[in-house]
Amino acid sequence: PKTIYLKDYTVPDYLIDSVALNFSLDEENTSVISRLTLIRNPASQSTTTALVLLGEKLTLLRVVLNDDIELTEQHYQQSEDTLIIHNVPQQHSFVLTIENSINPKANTALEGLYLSNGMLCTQCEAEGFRKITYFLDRPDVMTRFTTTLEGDKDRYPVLLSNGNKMAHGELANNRHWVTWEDPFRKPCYLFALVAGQLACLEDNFTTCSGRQISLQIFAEPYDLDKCGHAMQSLKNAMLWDEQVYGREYDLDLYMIVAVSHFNMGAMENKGLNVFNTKFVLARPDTATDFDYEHIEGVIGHEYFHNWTGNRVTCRDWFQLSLKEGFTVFRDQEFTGDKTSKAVKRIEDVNMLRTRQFAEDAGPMAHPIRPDAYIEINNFYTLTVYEKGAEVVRMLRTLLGAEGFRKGSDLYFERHDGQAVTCDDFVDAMETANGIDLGQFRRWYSQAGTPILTVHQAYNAAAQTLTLTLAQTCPPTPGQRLKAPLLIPVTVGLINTDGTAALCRLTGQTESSQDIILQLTEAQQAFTFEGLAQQPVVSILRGFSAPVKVVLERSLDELAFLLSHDSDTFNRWEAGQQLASQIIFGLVADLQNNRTMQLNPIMIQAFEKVLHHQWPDLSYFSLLLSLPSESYLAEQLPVVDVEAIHTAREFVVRSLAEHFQSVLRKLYQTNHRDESGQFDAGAIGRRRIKNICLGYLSRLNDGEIQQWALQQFNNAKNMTDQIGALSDIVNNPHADQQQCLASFYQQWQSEALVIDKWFALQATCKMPDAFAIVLKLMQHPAFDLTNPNRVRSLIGAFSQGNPLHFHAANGQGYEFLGNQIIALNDINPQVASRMLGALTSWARYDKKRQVLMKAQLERIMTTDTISKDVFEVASKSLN
Ligand code: BAL
Ligand code: ZN
Repeated sequence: PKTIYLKDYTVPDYLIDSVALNFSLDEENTSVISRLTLIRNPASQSTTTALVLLGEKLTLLRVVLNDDIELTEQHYQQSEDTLIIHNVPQQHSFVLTIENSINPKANTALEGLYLSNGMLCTQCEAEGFRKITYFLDRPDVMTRFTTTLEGDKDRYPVLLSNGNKMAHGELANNRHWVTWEDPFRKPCYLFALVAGQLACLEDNFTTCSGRQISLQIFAEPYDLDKCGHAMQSLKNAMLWDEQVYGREYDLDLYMIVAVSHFNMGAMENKGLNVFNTKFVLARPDTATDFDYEHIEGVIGHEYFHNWTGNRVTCRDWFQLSLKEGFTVFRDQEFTGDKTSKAVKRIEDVNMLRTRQFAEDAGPMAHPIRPDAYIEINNFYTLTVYEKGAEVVRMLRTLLGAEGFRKGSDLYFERHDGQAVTCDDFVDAMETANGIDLGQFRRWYSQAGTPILTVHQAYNAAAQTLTLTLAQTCPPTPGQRLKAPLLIPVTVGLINTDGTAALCRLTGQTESSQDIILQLTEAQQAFTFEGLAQQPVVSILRGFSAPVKVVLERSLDELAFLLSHDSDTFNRWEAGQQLASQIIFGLVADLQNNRTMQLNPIMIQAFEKVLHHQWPDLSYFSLLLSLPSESYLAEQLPVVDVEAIHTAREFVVRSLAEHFQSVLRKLYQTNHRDESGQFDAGAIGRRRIKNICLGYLSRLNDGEIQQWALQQFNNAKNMTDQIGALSDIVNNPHADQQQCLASFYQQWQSEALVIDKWFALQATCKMPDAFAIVLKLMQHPAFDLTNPNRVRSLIGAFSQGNPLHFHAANGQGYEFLGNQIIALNDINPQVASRMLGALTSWARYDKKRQVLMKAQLERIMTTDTISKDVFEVASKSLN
């Protein structure tokens, strides 16, 4: 397969001014007529007179030039992925009409036009449109689309596409048609069509300028009662974007369709978002608090794309983070404003440090703006999305909220209707603020997680504290040497009595509670003055940059910060570091056959947290949570899955034993059988209650087992029901089988709940987890063609059950190898995602390395290996 390079970018030779698409819909034989109005691109330097259109898996039926010249194979040339028309007119616009047919039913890759539970729908980002018809399928070709859909009235009563509905009518043979017109130019990756038997929830939103927008959420009729939260989320997002970014919606109609078979989370097609059902459907008894929050976040994310992605789009796919990084930053802030800023920040950083840092340290490491790819689908990564959002966040930190808003306003003003680059975004930030962000741009081109080393020296006589900050970045594939980055490091100082010490750098007159140091050199010293006593340093407050901090701290100092840091992120972080250090000590004990003993500092720290009055119960629940096994693994040079699991479990059980009376009381105080309450108080109570039940369930105590069973049986919301079930399944409990069976019985008609049922068992810690996974693969409800189901069983086991997936005999690896080979032919995108659990082989011991690599090598011998799987597997073996 061919590698595509950013450095080879050239402008398109032709532009498509407008396209009229005509679909005659059928499950197995949809006919597409595309009438393109093309012009030579005046900016093109090329001398070619040929027009190269892209198309894959299409049956070409007819090509007509200027409505009357029927072209034959003399005039064009077809290959597996192109249609080249020779000698097209150069001086004026011309019209090309192409007829082709496609088979949506055979399309299990779910790119282009495909079938999901009888509904026809599309996914065109990144390069799916070329599986619908021949086109200039690249984001810098922006076109006006008119789409006519024609189909059977019973099978496809609802016919949707982008923009406004212009006309509709009846045809013979029980067929009907609808024409849609999108007044905004867009790249074809934002095209969508949906046809099916859909129910609709309707509402409206009045914009800041008084325009009334009709809002419609479409789902299968059975699911209509689960669309209300998505609708409210959409209205919240529309208002938020007006208030925070001054962005108003532009069409008169906004449609969302929930689809069961979907590779991604959702897709921001202009005026017609297509969503994975997972991010639309929620009812208190079917969806957890976590689901509710994520639905609001993803609805927001796709809505925010209307400006950051659609109105201003990407010039090429290397610029993906231009829209994704910015839009993730926007959705993170939206969720923070709607829920708890402190909790949202911690959750985002937790994910980044557990999963994106691992990506940065692995064979697929790439900058947020990659410079080469084989298959762009492989670059919809945590790096492009989440690290991309951190880069935008650093800009906001450096420029301040007001400066950042000035920059974003200028960006929209300059580039509305254009396909642009990450550099254009930074340029707007620079111009609006009159600063030079030259060095900052390295964040876009340099891969890897920087390491920030901190040394402190206090001078009692001079009453100064000098912080010496040093940055390095480990080599990543293709990038051995790294240049220093501009890293914003937010610092606070705390007196030993817990009060804030004011920060004043030498030579400055102003002091503040915290300060943003701008690290630009490989090593740089910053001196604070006016410090009568040595303060405790709170470094990288709010996680002000996506870096790893190296700063030697005693357990006492971490316990002090856990009690006194006024920065909510760093306060939590101190507790995580304290627990990590203690668990790593226990890991070493296990590896050296020493008996484990819990350090009393952990008990004291936990006691303080338990006895403090926390206004934000969700934040409290995070302080009670130990670092995950995956995050602990991320921090060790060689991952020892068994020791990490045993040591962490030892700490959980010891804390449960020591604090059982407080935990019981907390459980009881916060336990209510609530349904439909999604305010911060109710969510916080559920979080605390369920975390307490989690600890207590380790005790093998009959009364607690009874509590879990009662909670499971009586729950009126999914958070409580699945929380209790998880404790029942992951600890010895006489009713495990009966509870799993009754849960399945209760929810068998709710696909998303059954996904939870699969995932819960796939991530189970009990010894027979692997046998259960094998059995579940044969379950009638398992389906390799449904990405949600694959993720909930194969994905959850390989990426969420390190203890059993990494079994020393390699059975987990072989199982995954088999599934990837099977998925490669069904859905290459999903297959490639499943490889994630094998790519990190270098992090494990030698025996496991050999076993993991053997599976990658076996996958590489697949005759039909897709570009997606080839790229990840081959790079992992390099
Ligand atoms: N653009 C692909 C899905 C998303 O990031 O919204
Ligand atoms: Zn996005």
